[in-house]
Amino acid sequence: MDRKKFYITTPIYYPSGNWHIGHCYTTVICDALARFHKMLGEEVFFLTGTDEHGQKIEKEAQKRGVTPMQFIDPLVSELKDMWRLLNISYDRFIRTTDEQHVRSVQKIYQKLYESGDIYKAEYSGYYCTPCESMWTEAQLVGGKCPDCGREVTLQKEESYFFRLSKYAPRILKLYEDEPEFLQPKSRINEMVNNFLKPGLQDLCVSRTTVKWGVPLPFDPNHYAYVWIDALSNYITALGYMSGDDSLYRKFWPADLHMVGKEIVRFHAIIWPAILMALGEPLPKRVYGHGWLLIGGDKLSKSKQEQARGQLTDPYELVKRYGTDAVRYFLLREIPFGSDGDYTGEKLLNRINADLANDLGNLVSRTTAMICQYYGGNLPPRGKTEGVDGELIALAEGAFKKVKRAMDGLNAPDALAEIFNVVSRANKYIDETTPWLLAKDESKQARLGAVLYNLAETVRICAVLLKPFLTESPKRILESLGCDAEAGFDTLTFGGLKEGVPIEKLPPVFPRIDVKKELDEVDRIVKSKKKTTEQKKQKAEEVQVSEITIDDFAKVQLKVGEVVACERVENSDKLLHETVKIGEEVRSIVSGIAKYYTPEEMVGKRVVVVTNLKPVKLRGVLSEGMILCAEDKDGNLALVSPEKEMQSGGSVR
Ligand code: ME8
Repeated sequence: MDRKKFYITTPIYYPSGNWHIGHCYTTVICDALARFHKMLGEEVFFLTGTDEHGQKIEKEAQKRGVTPMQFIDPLVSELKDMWRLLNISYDRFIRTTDEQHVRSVQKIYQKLYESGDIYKAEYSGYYCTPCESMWTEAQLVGGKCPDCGREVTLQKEESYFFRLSKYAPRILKLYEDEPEFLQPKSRINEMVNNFLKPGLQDLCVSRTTVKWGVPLPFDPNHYAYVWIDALSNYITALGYMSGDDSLYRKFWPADLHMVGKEIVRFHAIIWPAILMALGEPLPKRVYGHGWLLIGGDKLSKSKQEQARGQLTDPYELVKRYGTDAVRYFLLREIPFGSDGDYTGEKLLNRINADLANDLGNLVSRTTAMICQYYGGNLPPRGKTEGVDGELIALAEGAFKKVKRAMDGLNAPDALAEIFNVVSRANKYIDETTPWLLAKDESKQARLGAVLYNLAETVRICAVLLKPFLTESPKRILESLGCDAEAGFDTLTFGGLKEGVPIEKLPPVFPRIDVKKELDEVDRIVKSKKKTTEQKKQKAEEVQVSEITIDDFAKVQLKVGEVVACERVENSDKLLHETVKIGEEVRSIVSGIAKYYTPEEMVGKRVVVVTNLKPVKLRGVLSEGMILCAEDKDGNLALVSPEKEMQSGGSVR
């Protein structure tokens, strides 16, 4: 029989750096859902990735004097490191600069153009660069972006438009016919009242001023609007419109697009309209989750959070408290669908109350008592009596409740069900007082039964916790002599065999001294803030300061001749040149593939920075930099000696 499929996606992240714990929220939730469905035996495809085109990236790279790819690559690596740190089990990491994605986006545009859903007209509107969003004058709030409140710029250009307005009635009908499509329910009202009722306008889907993007196949002076490029990832990642679309046929439509509430309108209006125009099925569900707030505002990339004395850096948090603790906080603390405050104190209190006290104590008390009274071998199950029935029923019934909560995507409720069993088991210890039973010869059978019931409850809780916490449940299962890979098919009470060796576990989550830890965090945050300010100041000084002739002399510039040139594999931006500089031959990678073909490059005299530290770009060694001039639109032209000049000559 065919296994049930489950296709789940996170949004693709802007590679902006300054990653904070708010960024981790969407992806940790998706990871718990993906793991849960895998444990249900379903065939899961979990997609995440990066959204790499657009004006924001183009500008940031320009500011730093590097190519967009040089700017993005390290940030993408950082993001992948962060997902590794949090044990995110994605099946594919898509980058919108992947060649296959770019080609499929071009085919999507071509199809929409041919069907008449994309047409050319004059665009005039307000653009918010940080949000990559376009607004009409009427939509602005106090002349600023209605989403983020920042400055917008008036832009006028000839553009291509998507007939979004045509799809408004079908989208309204979608919300009526399939209320499950967009959740929580309140988001439907937001979409209807804020966007659909006032009337949808056609959407401008091309730019000529932003060149860091996907060129349109029918008019290469125009580049795809980043949101169309980005949303398409959900299908291009499955090979849509590529040579191999088997994954698309297998997994589309998506079971769930999990997104933050600020990007619901892209996913619940624009995305279904594009899919309708393409004649493709719609995703089954879009969920717009709430935000992690700090001091009442959305936790964001700006340095604000550090000013507020909170540690928000996921690397630092995982280093201090561990992956499971950070995952647990994110999954448990914020009522699902709503916003929730983040403070270090809340995080520490959660760790102490639930993980160190409730779960940690239960595990260490249970394993310690089995070691102390039974030499580390599990006693037989024995007779069920007194309060046993209640504990067993709760442990056995937990899966059903957890599943119900997870069907509603509600990880906080699912965890609450599991911790309900944990608390009940702790209470059971107090009720049955095993230490008193141990003192009474005639109560040995009862002591064995009590400890068995406890060990079995711990085992069931550990299996149930596996989608949420990725390290401690495995350690707990191993200490009970169980397979760490145990799945939901092992949840019947009584699975543990008499006599299995039980290992005494040290506290799985050590208790943290909140006051001491908060003082330490305060110190770290202050010193980070100082370092950031110093760095910023230094960068500003470097930008404005004059340099002496000696400074300039440190840069060695020479005339070179390009003797061979080819494209860098899997990149449509990079060329790999072989450059002769006097007697020496160097390998150099430059981001100029959009402006020169390899054939045009061969024979060119260029100016090369020859004393740059060599680096590898896309695996190719680059031993220098070819100088280019750049205009305000980001167009590049090679800098060459104006008269015939031998290679190896110096430039001064
Ligand atoms: O929006 N609390 O990317 P992104 C909760 N590239 N979630 C938060 C958060 C917070 N304080 N801050 C960020 C984009 N997020 C687009 C998506 S999809 C086709 C293109 C979440 O890097 C945010 O809500 O700005 C989103 O789900 C994710 O981080 C990535 O945001």
